[in-house]
Parts: sequence; C-alpha cells; structure tokens
Amino acid sequence: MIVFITGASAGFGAEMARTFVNNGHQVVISGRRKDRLEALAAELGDLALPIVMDVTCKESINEALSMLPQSWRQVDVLINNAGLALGTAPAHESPLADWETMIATNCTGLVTMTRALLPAMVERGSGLIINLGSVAGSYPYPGGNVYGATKAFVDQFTLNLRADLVGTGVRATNLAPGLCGGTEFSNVRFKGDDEKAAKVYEGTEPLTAADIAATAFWIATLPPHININMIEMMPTCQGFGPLAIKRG
Ligand code: NDP
Ligand code: 8X3
Repeated sequence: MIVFITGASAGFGAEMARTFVNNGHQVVISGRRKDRLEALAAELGDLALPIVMDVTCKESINEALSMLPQSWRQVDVLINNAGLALGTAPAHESPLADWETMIATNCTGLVTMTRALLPAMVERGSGLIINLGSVAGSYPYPGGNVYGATKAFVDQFTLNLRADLVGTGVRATNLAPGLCGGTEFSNVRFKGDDEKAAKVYEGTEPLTAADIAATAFWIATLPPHININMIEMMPTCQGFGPLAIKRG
C-alpha cells in the first residue's frame, strides 16, 4: 500500500509511519518541520518519503503533491492526522487567532487534502481515508470550545463522506481517541509550557501513539468490504464527568 500521512513529524503520525513501514508499506511522511521528517526518513529507510507541507496552505499542498515521484502517486490510504489544540481558555477569553489556526488546520487542511486525493481513489474504485477526530468532538468540556468543534466537524464530514462514497469502493473512518500521552499535543496546546503539559498525564495511564498506530493499521488492513465508520477509544482510566450546575 501507499499511505500518505499528514503530521508525521511527531506523535501519532510518526508512530503510524513506523507501523506501516515496518509492515512493508510505502509511507509519505509530511509536516512542516523538515529536520524531523528527515530524521524519521533516515530511521525508516526507502519506504518513507519525506515531504515538507503545511496543510493550512493550499499552494503548499498542491506543490507537495506535484512533487510526488510517479511510483508514489497512487495513494491507497490518506491519514488526515495533522491537527492541534491551542489553549484551554474559556471562549470569551480565547485569542481569535488560535481559533482560526485550529479551524485552518483541523478542518480546512483536512478537507483540502481529502479533495485533492479522493477523485483518484474513486476512479480506481478503492482507497481509504482515516481522519483523526477526538472524544472532544463528542463531549464538551470547559476550554474545549473551538478545538472540540473542529473535531465534531471531522466526525460529521467523515460520515458525509461515507454517504457520498457508498458504491465507490472507497472507505472513510473517523478515529477518535481520548487522553493520549507521549506526543507533543499538550506541549503545543500550552504553547511550550512543558510542565503544564506534563501535568495533564500525571497519575494516569493514557493511550499511547503506538495504540493509535496499531488501530489505524488494523483499520487499513481489514478486508475491503468492511468500513469502520468511527472508533472512539479512551484509556481505561478516563471516563465521563457530570453535567455542571451553578447553584445559588
Ligand atoms: P502532535 O502535536 O504530537 O503532532 C501533530 C502533528 O501535526 C505534527 O507532526 C505537526 O507537524 C503536524 N501539524 C500541525 N500543524 C500542521 C500544519 N499546519 N501542517 C502540517 N502539519 C501540521 O499531536 P498528536 O500526535 O497527539 O495528534 C495528532 C492528531 O490526533 C491531531 O489531529 C490531534 O488533534 C488528534 N488527537 C490527539 C489526541 C491526544 O491526546 N494526543 C487525542 C485525540 C485526537 P509540524 O509541526 O512539523 O507541522
Ligand atoms: C485530544 C483529547 O480530551 O484533550 O483530542 O480533547 S482532549
């Protein structure tokens, strides 16, 4: 298979690249940080192709896709993984620029990549798009405001892809994890405050990037007549909170 992963310079994306390459598949590893991608490519060898690309920029996506060598063009699996949360401030205090960045990356970037690669999949009658959603797309929490809303978008967009793709042979999945440690997610969310980021996982046994990679690999290697619409996964230590009520 040829697998195209966005956001492969860290976290889930890098681990998914390792899993697919270690199982003999070709993987395009993309992201903004060239040094990270080159280091991962050096680790993984010829089955990994590093491509610098910013999903928030249409021109960057088009240029990256046009640079793919002929033998890498028939993408079987697109993993729309690039994404981020910025901050946990309440809506009335969140910087608008943070909201715009989350929407540009988690929503616009994801649909731009999908629109670019989907027609060829439909033409071939096969292909798979795995979108990284989140539990934040299903359950509200204080400070989740736009991040959660972008992941709700991912959920509904994936279901609507399914609606359009019935009969084409192309599959689509929303992979929606909960608390997952060992990635840069919280370091990015807290804008480099690594102490605050580490506290998120204190005293927990969170999911790992390897858990997510194994799940993505399982989805991608199922027989072609099976479509996993949505998978929500949490660590056993995570659950649900009560609804908030302000009394008095
Ligand atoms: P990381 O911060 O570790 O990795 C995010 C990746 O996205 C990086 O490779 C980063 O690369 C890339 N990225 C960010 N912005 C852009 C951009 N504009 N263009 C291209 N690439 C970009 O996070 P995770 O691995 O933890 O998260 C991956 C996905 O999973 C995200 O969509 C996240 O929302 C989702 N998720 C994460 C959970 C968690 O708890 N960790 C739980 C549920 C969902 P670079 O900076 O080099 O561009
Ligand atoms: C990441 C999980 O709970 O931090 O999507 O929003 S959470």
